[in-house]
Amino acid sequence: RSSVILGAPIETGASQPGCLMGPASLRTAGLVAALEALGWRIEDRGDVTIAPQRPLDHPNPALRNLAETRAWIEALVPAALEAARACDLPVFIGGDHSISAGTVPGVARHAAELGAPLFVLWLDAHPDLHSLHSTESGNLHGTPVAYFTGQPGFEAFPPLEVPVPPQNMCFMGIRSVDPAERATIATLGLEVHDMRSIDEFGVLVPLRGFLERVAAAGGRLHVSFDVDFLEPQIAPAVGTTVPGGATFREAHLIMETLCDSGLVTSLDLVELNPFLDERGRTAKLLRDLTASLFGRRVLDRMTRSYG
Ligand code: DIR
Ligand code: MN
Ligand code: MN
Ligand code: MN
Repeated sequence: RSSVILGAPIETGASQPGCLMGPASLRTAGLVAALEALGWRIEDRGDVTIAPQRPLDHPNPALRNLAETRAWIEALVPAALEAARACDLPVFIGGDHSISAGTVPGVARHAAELGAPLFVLWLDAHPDLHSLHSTESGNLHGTPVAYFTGQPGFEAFPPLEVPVPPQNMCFMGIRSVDPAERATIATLGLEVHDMRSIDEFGVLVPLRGFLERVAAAGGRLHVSFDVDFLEPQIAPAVGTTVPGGATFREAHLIMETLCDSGLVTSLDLVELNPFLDERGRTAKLLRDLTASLFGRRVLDRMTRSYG
C-alpha cells in the first residue's frame, strides 16, 4: 500500500501563530519512518506554498486573512486531487483546519472520478460549521465543513465543484459549539457524537454504526483529525484546547478500528502548533495515532468482536 505525504503550512486560519511549523514537527517526529516500518511505500511531496496576497474586502469585518485562505484552497484542491490519484491513502499535514477547505474538495473530486460517494469523519472539539458571515472570531479554521458541504455564505471562496452531502458527515468529540453552528447542526440533521454521547456509549458504538453506513454505500472515507479532539493534558500543542477530550486509549481504539475497516482513503492531521508543545510530545502522539491507522498493532491479531 502507498501513501503520499503533503504538508500545508497554513496558520492564517487560526487564532494564534505556530501551525506553520506543524508539517516540520511531524516530520521531525519521524512520521515517514514510522509508516515505512509498517510496510507502506511513502512519497513525501514536501509542502504546498502560496504567493503573498493582497487583502480582500468582505461584509463581515471580523474575517481574518480571507485572501490567504482563498489562495490556499486554490492551491490545495488540485494538489489533494493529484495526491489521491497517486496513492491509496494520502496524508495532509496542517496547518490549521482551514486546510480541509482544500483537501476535502480535492479528494471529493477524486471520489467523483471513481464514481464513489465520499464520507467524512470529523474528529474535533469543534464542528467548524461557520459560514463567512456567521463567524464571530473571524478565524477561518472554523468554516471548512460548512464550505465543503455546500452551505450558503461562501461567495468569497472558490466555487465548489463536488460538495460532500451533509448526511455523509460524522462528527465525534464535539464539545464547543457556537450558536450559529448549533442551528446548522439541527437544520441539516448532522450525525454528531458529542463528548456526552461518548461518555454514555464509548467510541466504538457510534464509529461502527458510521463505518457500516460507509461500507453499505460503497463509499470512500476521509478522516479529519484536529489535535483539539484529544484531551489537552495528553495533547497540549494546539491553540484552541477544550477540556474533556478523547483519551489516549479512545483515540488509538478509533484509529485501529478505522484501520480494521479498510475504508479510509485519506487523512488530515491538523492544528498541531509545536510552539505550544512540551518537547514534541503532541507530534509524537499524532505520529503514533497515524501509525495505528496504518496498521501498527500490539499483537498480530485483530480484536475479536463479541455478540
Ligand atoms: C470557534 C473555534 N468555533 C471559532 N473554532 C475552532 O472561532 O469559530 N475550530 N477552534 O477548530
Ligand atoms: Mn477543527
Ligand atoms: Mn477544533
Ligand atoms: Mn481549530
